[in-house]
Amino acid sequence: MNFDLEKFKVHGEPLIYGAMISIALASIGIVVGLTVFKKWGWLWREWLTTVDHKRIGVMYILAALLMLFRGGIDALMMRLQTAAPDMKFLDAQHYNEVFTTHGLIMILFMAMPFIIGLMNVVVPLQIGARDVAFPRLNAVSFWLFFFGAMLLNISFVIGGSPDAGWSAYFPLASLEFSPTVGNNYYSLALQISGIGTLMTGVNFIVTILKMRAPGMKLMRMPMFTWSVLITNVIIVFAFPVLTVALALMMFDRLFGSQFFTMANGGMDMLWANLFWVWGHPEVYIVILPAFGIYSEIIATFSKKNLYGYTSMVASMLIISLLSFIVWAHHFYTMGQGVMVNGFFSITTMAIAVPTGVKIFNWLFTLRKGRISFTTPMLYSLAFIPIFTIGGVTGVMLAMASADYMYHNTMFLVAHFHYVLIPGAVFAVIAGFHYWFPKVFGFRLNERLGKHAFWWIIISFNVAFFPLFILGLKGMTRRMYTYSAETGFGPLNMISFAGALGLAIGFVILVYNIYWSTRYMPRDKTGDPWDARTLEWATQSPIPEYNFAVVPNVKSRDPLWAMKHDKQPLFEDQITKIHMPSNTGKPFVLGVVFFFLGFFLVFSMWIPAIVAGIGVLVVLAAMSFDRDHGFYIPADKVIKTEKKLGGGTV
Ligand code: HEM
Ligand SMILES: [Cu+2]
Repeated sequence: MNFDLEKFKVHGEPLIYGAMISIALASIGIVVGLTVFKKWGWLWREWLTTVDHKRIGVMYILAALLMLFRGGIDALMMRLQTAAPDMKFLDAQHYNEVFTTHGLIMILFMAMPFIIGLMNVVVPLQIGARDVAFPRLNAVSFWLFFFGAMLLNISFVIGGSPDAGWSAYFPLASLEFSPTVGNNYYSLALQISGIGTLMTGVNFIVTILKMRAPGMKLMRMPMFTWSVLITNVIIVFAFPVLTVALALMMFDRLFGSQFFTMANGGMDMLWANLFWVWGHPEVYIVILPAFGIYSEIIATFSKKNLYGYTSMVASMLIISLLSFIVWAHHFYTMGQGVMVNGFFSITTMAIAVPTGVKIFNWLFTLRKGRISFTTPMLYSLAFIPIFTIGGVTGVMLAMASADYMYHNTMFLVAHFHYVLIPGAVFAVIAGFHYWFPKVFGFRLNERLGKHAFWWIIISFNVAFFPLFILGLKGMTRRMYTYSAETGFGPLNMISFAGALGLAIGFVILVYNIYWSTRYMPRDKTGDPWDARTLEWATQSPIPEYNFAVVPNVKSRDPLWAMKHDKQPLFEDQITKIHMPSNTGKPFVLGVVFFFLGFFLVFSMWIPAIVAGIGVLVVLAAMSFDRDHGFYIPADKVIKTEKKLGGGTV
């Protein structure tokens, strides 16, 4: 192996050197801080080795918030570069890298982990369970996601970022046209975190099917739990396709195979097909749970049960099936025949039908409700019209012949942000505000919350509506600059202003977390919103065992029935509770995988083999682990319940 320091270096702009220095300083700051305040032991015991679904959920959400800022800075840089004609802020190569990492980070390392974080926190509580089915596997999922995300993030300062778009189309992403290590990072970072996600899929399907409290039949499950179940079925079917595609990509780039090349029997369209067979279901993986979140919030703050429960479930099932047979709508213009385009046009448009059913169900839930306009409710109400614009423009794009005009223009960029931002980002923000008091025992401040809401909603439209017009005028996507004669300047400037407004909104949102942590009064009830489902039936903050007594479910809104119809919920006696013990192995596995990925990115074979053996050793150690957990004795549970003021003693 010849060691060449040059290939690790990223050259060019002061921006990158600035990033390197700030990453180094931040890391040193964290290490010094942890040492000075003697927090290493605490970090290891309470967080790095935890198998508690609530803590894992919180870590997912923290990581997602961090990635929201990373992806957001990418977005601001792009909007600044295109704010006026002939800008010189980023060069073409750098612009390519920035839109690629922005897309990847926002979808894979922000939206999805945020959703997975919320489902970790909420689903076991909603079904009356003490944890997920496989708590240790859950920790493995998290650490693989986390270290996969970190691997992609360091590409920015070590070796260079991927630059062929988040869809990494071949031959653009091949060694020939993208010779830096950027797309090696792509194939390995996504692989590592994707394996984690696949395990999440298995874990949550088993959890929801096998761990529900007695009496909670499938058709009594809360809508968020339903959406999570369907989402995880999609994960289990879609992610293996990504695994295979990424493995083939890695072979092409690292070992000289020719799966996706133009020559020697390779087929570039094979990549496009595999990518979107995973990629389209992927967007439903982030949007379906959002539908679930909105259903919970709209029902709670209308003080009504959800309208059309059965049709809500049915429409999600239909959407999940359709999501697997629409993928070719991403490349109508890439040469397949009329029949193929016709088929995919029809299936794509068909998705609008079950989605429309859901929109009407939410509207009917609101009808004659006693509506309270809390922050989470405001996001849910704003979602409905904005998402509808995204959906309608989607149907416009679905028409294959018309798509020859829209394809790869800013119209498309506007469309998918109009679905993804209300359909995923507003939902996770709404869910964050809604479930925050459950996890931390106090609410977020409503006034600051509403400030952030108005900044975000208005700026979102200012940032993205102009892109519809720009697209129709002919501005293509992924274009790093344009000349003044095109006339694209003014609308792009407006869009930049909107992006700045969005940034301000997100800063207010984070400031609200800080402010509320310091000043908001503690909530002793455990049910601050007068809600309907089981997660609000336990105390806030939640004891580690969730429920001292497993609830007996007799209806769809068991907590509501307990509060208003005097239906008993906790009827059994408190007994000892079995809990899984913490373990450091998932974290270690993540670290070793990170090094394996890193060495493979740089084709450093001997270290890679050593790290590969390391992975096997940790896996073996996990298989031979004979820890069966421990019991919390009944009197200790009673003591905790008394301290928290729970309703069960
Ligand atoms: C927060 C405000 C955001 C702004 C201002 C923004 C802006 C942009 C811009 C300027 C582009 C590149 C357009 C081009 O030149 O082709 C882009 C691409 C993209 N964005 Fe965003 N975005 C934001 C949030 C998001 C979110 C939340 C998601 C996903 C959940 C997302 C997903 C994507 C994807 C997938 C691409 C395509 C990347 C590619 O072309 O490979 N964006 N965004
Ligand atoms: Cu699609």
